[in-house]
Amino acid sequence: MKAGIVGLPNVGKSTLFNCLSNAKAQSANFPFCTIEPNIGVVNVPDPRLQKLEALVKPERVLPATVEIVDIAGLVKGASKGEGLGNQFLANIRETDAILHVLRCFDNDNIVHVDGNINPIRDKETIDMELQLKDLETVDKKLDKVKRAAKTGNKDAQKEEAVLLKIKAALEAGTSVRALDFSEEDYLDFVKPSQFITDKPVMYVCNVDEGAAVTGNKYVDQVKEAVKNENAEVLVLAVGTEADINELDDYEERQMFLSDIGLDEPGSSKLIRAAYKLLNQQTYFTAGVKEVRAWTIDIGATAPQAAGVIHTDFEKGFIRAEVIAYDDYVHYGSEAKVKEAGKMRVEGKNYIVKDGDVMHFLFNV
Ligand SMILES: Nc1nc2c(ncn2[C@@H]2O[C@H](COP(=O)(O)OP(=O)(O)OP(=O)(O)O)[C@@H](O)[C@H]2O)c(=O)[nH]1
Ligand SMILES: [Mg+2]
Repeated sequence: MKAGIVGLPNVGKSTLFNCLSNAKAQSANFPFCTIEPNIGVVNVPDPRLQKLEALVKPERVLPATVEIVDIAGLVKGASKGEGLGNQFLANIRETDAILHVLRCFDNDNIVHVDGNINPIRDKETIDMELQLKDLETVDKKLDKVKRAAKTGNKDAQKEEAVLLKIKAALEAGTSVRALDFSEEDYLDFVKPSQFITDKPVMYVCNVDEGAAVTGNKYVDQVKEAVKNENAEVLVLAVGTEADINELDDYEERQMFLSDIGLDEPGSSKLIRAAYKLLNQQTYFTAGVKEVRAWTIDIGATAPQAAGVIHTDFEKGFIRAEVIAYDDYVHYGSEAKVKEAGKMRVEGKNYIVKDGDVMHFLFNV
């Protein structure tokens, strides 16, 4: 599962990527600096890990991770191949969620491909290219399905109706994610097509440091424009935070952050939000060797959670011992949780909750 950073050229995507991962992607003040997508594996900041570490005192602590991809800037006409557009759109198709970066800062020294700062226009430019690409997908599918529908094939007729609805929406400038489908139609016809505009999206407003806490007029415009999309809007002083992240000393970083009014990096918030956008959650294992956060899909069962550690754990799953995170912290140790009768034994149908501290029993 990975989230892709998408936006116009020169809006700060690679700077954001650098800020998130410690990998240093090439970032420069000219459009099309990024061509090959950079992939970074980013630790998910989780204060619960520090709590567990303090209680268990393990030899090591391993956080959950999320994959972030830095994609080249799209321009108007990308869907028609403009500016290497088709290649970049293919990179976007391979991701599971979209972090859409919008330039919300003034600075005459940083070139804007369309001449002036206007995040709403920029968002529409990107949305339109993504929608045009999906329109191509729909048209290809329609071509195939039409013939079968004519011969009376009921499934083909259903699919045709769904595709026509999507086509009309895309032509009107509406993304697939905004449409309503029955669960059956969605699973049978929409999901398998992997439409780009069906991927969950979050907007990242790149502001200058003075606006890191309060936002600015551009951010207000973005919030107003997307208020019906049910999407998160994050404000981040990308350039400043990237500079701060380069400092090795933790105390120093905290000092600079508090100078711009933040008690934790905006990038930490963004990583957690991306993790959620990807429908991911965490369970913990806590032993003296290792305290570790594991990543599972929201809704995963206990055997599926075990399978993340090792496929044998899933195949030979017998049961899981589960302690809710809050109980673990409240009682202070596994032994005390057991004494208090708060450790649960769960079977193969148990749906894991975010923060569960788990121990699996299995045979191989
Ligand atoms: N003032 C200011 N400059 C920024 C900020 N974020 C990025 N920049 C600068 O803008 C320029 C472009 O940033 P990049 O991160 O390379 O942009 P990009 O979106 O990856 O661009 P492409 O790869 O060309 O699509 C660089 O010179 C950055 O230093 C910011 O928050 N404030
Ligand atoms: Mg770049």
